[in-house]
Amino acid sequence: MPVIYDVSMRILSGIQPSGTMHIGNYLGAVKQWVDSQNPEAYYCVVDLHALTLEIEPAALREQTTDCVASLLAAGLDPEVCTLFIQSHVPFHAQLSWLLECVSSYGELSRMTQFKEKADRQEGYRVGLLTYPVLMAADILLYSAQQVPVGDDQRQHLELTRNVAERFNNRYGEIFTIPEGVHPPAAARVMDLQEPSRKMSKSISSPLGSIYVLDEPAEIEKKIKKAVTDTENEVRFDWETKPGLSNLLEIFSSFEGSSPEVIASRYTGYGALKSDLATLVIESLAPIAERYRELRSDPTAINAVVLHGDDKAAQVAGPVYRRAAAAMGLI
Ligand code: ATP
Ligand code: LTN
Repeated sequence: MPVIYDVSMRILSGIQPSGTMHIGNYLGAVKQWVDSQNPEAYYCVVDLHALTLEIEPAALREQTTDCVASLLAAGLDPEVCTLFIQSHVPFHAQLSWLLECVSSYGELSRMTQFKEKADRQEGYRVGLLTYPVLMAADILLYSAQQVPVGDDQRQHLELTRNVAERFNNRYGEIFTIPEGVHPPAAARVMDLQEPSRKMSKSISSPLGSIYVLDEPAEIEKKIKKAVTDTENEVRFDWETKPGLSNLLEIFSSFEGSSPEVIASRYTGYGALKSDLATLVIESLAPIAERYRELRSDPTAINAVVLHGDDKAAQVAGPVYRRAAAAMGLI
């Protein structure tokens, strides 16, 4: 697999503490964060974004710490990169307001994620509409050149670029125009039960998502029961075999060979599923083990975050102030 990150680049990415990390988050985003971490990389737990859907305050509190522990367990090293919590750096919410004033209702209401999530509830929160503007603020505050994210975030990245260009044209060159970076395989891991829908923390069918902290027996069961098709021919083809192709992409991402090469090794679905289960269990076990150690010491997790918050604020503050001044705030 090609190395897709240039580690001298300024990087920023985020993950919502909206539930337990699943393999879509891990393969689509977090694994690339680990591979690309460097002193110029900033990763945040976007707790403000998690408020866009209903969430119990106690759950959000727990899940934020869980999320930090999962990122550390997955391999982020706070000695190398900066790991922080979005709401602890007030410039995110502040810049978001400024950017809302250069964004249009029309462009926000066209976002696919907004339409999907708003459709599922009556009286959705305004934050669901303005969600991508806050994401743009996250990225632009750090002058990020690269944003490692899953495929589902392409449209939000495009919006960020448009808003940044519009701001720069109107108020002066303040923001760096970022690029999205997506992994070569598993950039969009699909739900194992409904392969037409992406695996998700907030909308999930039972058995549809594999969580990084799942027990081996659960992982095995979910893969065995994954929806495929009525043929038994192993072929990588998203058009006619979405369920199987999803499994092959997951396999490819964990193993490093291409989905086509993996497909050529099998003549039936049973053996493929069984080998995939072994591979996923072996790959996730060390993360789950480190997670349990780390999670038992919330004070240490808190110390990591406080250090990260400070480093992040030092970068974000000056950019926010330049943007505010450029717009005429005194
Ligand atoms: P929610 O369901 O609450 O919207 P989510 O599971 O979509 O959450 P986020 O926290 O919004 O996850 O996303 C964190 C990162 O994981 C993003 O870079 C996103 O692109 C990536 N990601 C999320 N789901 C998938 C998926 N199914 N496949 C690949 N990448 C994914
Ligand atoms: N919207 C993203 C999460 C997110 C993000 C960011 C990703 C919020 N802010 C900044 C990259 C950069 C999502 O995955 N749903």
